[in-house]
Amino acid sequence: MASLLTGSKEDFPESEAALRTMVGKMIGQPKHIFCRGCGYGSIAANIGRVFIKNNVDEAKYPFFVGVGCYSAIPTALPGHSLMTLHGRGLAVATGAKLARPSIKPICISGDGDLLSIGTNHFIHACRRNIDMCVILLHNKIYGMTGGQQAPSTPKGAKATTAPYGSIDRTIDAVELAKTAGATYIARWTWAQPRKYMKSLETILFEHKGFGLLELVSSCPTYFGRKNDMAEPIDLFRWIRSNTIHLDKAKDMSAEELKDKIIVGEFVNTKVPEYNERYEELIARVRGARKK
Ligand SMILES: Cc1ncc(C[n+]2csc(CCOP(=O)(O)OP(=O)(O)O)c2C)c(N)n1
Ligand code: SF4
Repeated sequence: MASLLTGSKEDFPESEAALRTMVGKMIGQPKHIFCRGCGYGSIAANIGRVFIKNNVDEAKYPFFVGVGCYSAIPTALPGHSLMTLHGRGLAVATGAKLARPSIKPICISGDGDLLSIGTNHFIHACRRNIDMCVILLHNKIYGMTGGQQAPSTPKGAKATTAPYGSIDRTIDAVELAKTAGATYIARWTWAQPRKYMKSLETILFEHKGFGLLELVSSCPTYFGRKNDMAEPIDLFRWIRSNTIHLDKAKDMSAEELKDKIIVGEFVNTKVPEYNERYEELIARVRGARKK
């Protein structure tokens, strides 16, 4: 960001398009390629705001993504990013963190990406408690490939591959991460920017270990259109009206909570971090060899 803000002459873009992108990055309102009403543009802007507010050293917080519409989020942001394979963002981020412990990878993932093809990487990253931030974008469908059913598609909801409504049970990422041992877990919706920006700050600047921030987002183009909420505002209102805070949900029955989005900070604990344990192991083995 420093070079963008102080901008030497060499950094100054020649084309108008490049100049607009640069200005967009500087003021935290990125140019992006997402559909009208998609939650991802707003989420990208708010990640940018967290970076700017905290004067983040971008080299310390590189982005890793798998494949999905969400993979374009880092292209709208300043900083370093690496696009990996579908579901493999966490595996590559784990390798990067082990090779360079001073970084804190930010792994952005979709619900198709992390809860389907990448589930195994997700479980193992949680149990290792490796110091990274995972932003799971939960829009209840595979956006990029044409609206196929995802493991988060609610029972009864329609998708390209479930034209008469899904008959599958969903995967709850928060419960899965809890069971697998993640040490920070929060879920919010994209309608709650202050809450999720606060959780993002907690994971990035306070928490040492595996932090999951699940964000329920809108895909009006596929999930909305197939489920009678084609207008972005309808889907946005549906998300808002079905959101319940954890504190309130505690006193509600399973029947009352059916199809509700339970939000809040679910876990925030301290457990020794993976790189630290790895460093200890190296020191122990080296010490033993010297004897
Ligand atoms: C190995 C492999 N299998 C399948 C695909 C096709 N593919 C690309 S993106 C995607 C789904 C992405 O959905 P999600 O992670 O929910 O992200 P969204 O597009 O909704 O942001 C699939 C199945 C692929 N790129 N690579
Ligand atoms: S297809 Fe859906 S997830 Fe992809 S950019 Fe469009 S609205 Fe967003």
